[in-house]
Amino acid sequence: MGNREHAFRVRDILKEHHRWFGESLPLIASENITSLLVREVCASDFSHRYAEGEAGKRFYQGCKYIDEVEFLAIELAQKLFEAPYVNVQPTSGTVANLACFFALANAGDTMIALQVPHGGHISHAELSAAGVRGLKVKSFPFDEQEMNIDVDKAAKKIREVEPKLVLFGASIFLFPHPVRELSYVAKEVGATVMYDGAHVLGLIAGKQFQQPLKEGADVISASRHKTFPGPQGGVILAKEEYGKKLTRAVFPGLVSNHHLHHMAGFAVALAEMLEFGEAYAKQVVRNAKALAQALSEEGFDVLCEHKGFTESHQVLVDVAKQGGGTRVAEDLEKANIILNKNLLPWDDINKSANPSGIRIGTQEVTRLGMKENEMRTIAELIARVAIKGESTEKVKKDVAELRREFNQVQYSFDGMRSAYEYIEFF
Ligand code: DSN
Repeated sequence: MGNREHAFRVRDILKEHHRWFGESLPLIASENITSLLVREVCASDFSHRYAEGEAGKRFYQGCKYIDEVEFLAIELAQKLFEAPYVNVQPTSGTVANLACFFALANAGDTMIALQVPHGGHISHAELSAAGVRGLKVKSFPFDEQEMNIDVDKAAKKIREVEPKLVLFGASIFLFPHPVRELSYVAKEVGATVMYDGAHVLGLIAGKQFQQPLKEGADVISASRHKTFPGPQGGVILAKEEYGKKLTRAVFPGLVSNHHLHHMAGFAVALAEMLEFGEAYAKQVVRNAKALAQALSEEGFDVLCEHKGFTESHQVLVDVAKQGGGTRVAEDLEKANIILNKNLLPWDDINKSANPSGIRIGTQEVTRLGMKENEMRTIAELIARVAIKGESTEKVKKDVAELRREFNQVQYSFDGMRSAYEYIEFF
């Protein structure tokens, strides 16, 4: 194959990917689908440009329209999240976390956060961003039954450890964290309260999850592409007094040029969420509860039945009896049901090659217009593969059939265009 063929092959591979996802059930809890308007904006000339520095105070010429969009993004985010300070420049959730660690702590300081098997994100750990900043990480005591931070033990630990940072938020995130209950303990020892809202940002925006800044958090870091349906990237929301340090930590600290095309796409997604966010977030949570209930009725061990399974977009299932997370996730992929294996709190971290669980997210299928009835169908499809051992080819056909009616992005200004349309822009 010559260079020309390679170049066009990439485009063809993407077309195949679009076709595949158009026939699949996308259930990965950290992903979403953007509207066509967001995609159009992301393919613009902004992806070729530089705009170092704050909007209105750039180090490059040619930024007048970039400034206009960035000011708009900040204004829309301030309104949506009721946050005095907004930074739309982090290029990912992990970069947002690292910027917060730089702004709010020094090397050698201690942070309390959740361990990875309890749902903590990798960037909260010493082997990742927290360690890059030189933070010593102590773990929150965790209640495996309640799938949440143990409030009494955590209060005791905060008083003992006297950390510089207390970090809430997680990648396994079924229930709101006890921010209100523990923030005042953190303040007693002089700690700053940070909340990684990457997974639940869309639910926070739609007012269907806890509102961390109102409950005592000082700073929220997040990615903007999980329950929040924007293009990939990060964002920081904070109380005004942290703004100066956070701005410096992002630029010149960690980001030279931010990703201007994704920043513009984020501005579009913010406007969509101001318009449709509440209805979308409500349906996401309803769908997660309906899916969990239906999976439980199919015979799966769904976590936290005693608490109504979930209050977020996530459903966690212990599939040890079905052969473990790896086997189940791989079998489901053969039927075009796309989700990921996941460590459960009682798994040894060294078991990550075959953990006991699978994690399911309802945000993307909700964006595609699915409701409670479809959640029951999805549970049946999953059970046909993972419990009944039916042929994945047969299930795949039924998955494609279900998807035929759900191929447009709802809660957007897209109208009736197909979400998987391959757009030949500009
Ligand atoms: N690793 C991602 C997740 O799937 O939760 C978060 O970055």
